[in-house]
Amino acid sequence: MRTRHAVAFVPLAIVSIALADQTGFDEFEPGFLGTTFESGGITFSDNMQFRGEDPLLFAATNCTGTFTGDPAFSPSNTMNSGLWTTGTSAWFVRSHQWIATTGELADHASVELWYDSGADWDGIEVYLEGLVGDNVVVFDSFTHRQTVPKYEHARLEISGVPFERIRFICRGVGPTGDRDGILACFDNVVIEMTACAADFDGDGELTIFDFLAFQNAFDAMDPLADFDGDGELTIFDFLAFQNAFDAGCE
Ligand SMILES: [Ca+2]
Ligand SMILES: [Ca+2]
Ligand SMILES: [Ca+2]
Repeated sequence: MRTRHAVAFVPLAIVSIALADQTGFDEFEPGFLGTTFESGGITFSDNMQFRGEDPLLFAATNCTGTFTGDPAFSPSNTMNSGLWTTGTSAWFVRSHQWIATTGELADHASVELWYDSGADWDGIEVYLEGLVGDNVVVFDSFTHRQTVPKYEHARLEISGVPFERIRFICRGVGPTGDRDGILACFDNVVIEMTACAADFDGDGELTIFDFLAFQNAFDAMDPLADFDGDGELTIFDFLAFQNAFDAGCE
């Protein structure tokens, strides 16, 4: 039997065109996913149930017995922090924080979650943040409240400002002390760039001023000038910008 060998050409500069990266965690068998894992072009990391602890394992759990019919749910899994279960019931697990990124700049992100009412968790602030470096440049939030019946759905969504990573995080202290977490399961994480990246000054047109704005950002070592998203400012960022500019905007 003949074996065919594919030859792959690696382009010098890999240019990221604006695409939505998203995952419903449904390609996995229920189980642990690692302390970091990739799904749908998104890499997840820094999972904690409690503030300051070492990163925990992410997990996928089959929730079809609980959420089937809920339009925010994609069968059959949700993502959980640190624990999973067999069967098809939702598993609300304490979550303090996780971080996700496509490795490229984005300006829109959303996540669906369902949370169980902890007996004394009222007042905890639950955030989805867009980060540049460690700075929060955009966020959405809601306040945890007692729920009847068992659980409540929430959607967190951020947009309008470029960011490198998203961070889900709970902050605050409940009535009985250190309670900066939520009993939750997550689904349908979307991270995307909706604006035209080459329109660097954001005026809706591609002009010489976008080159100047990019050049200035690069000179100022602004992370936004990391156009290829590799974490460094190099000649390849110029090439990526040039390519995106030549490709044009819709
Ligand atoms: Ca799903
Ligand atoms: Ca422009
Ligand atoms: Ca770069």
